[in-house]
Amino acid sequence: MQNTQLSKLLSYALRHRPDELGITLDAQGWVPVTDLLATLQTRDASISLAQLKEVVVSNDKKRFAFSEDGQQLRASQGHSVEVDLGLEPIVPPATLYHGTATRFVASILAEGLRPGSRQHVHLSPDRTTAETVGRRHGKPAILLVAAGAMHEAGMTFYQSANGVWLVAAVPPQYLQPE
Ligand code: HQG
Repeated sequence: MQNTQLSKLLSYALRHRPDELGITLDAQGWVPVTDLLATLQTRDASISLAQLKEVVVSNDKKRFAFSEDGQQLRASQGHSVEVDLGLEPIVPPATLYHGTATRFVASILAEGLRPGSRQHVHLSPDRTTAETVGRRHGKPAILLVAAGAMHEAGMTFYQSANGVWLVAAVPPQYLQPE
């Protein structure tokens, strides 16, 4: 299996459908590496611990992280299954960015940003990252998010281990098209 394919399989297993692969995440989203590897090897016997480590370490967005003792692995964000990543609330910068597709903009400006199937709305620290995120959905559009004002209004922000900003939702009054 190619590294990219293994990365996609890991996203699926660690964020969305661990049950389908027959693995169980703990409340914080961790799975023992030995269990995960055994499960992956039933799908493709060529997957090794070395390849798993390489995919985690070389991943373009650092999507996965080993526990401190190296015995467990989890996805750093993007879950649709309920997990408690144990992230500490953190004060956001005045402005964050959300990349989406142009066809979603009217609806987002009317309703605000909703987390959809994920646990949080995902925001980017800079417009370049937001543009890349938006491009996944179509012609990209960038929205400016008044994160500082949201924080002052009592909304809680988190930052994942790989630098993605997370918030429950963004009401429309805090959004502005670029
Ligand atoms: C849109 C990737 C209409 C929202 C990225 C987005 C990110 C609305 C889509 C992570 C809406 C959901 C997440 C509303 C939100 N009306 N559309 N009211 N509210 N939307 O994929 O933020 O590669 O679930 O704008 O880098 O695109 O997976 O969220 O377009 O960090 O590691 O609904 O996924 O990371 O799409 O991406 P997604 P996202 P990974």
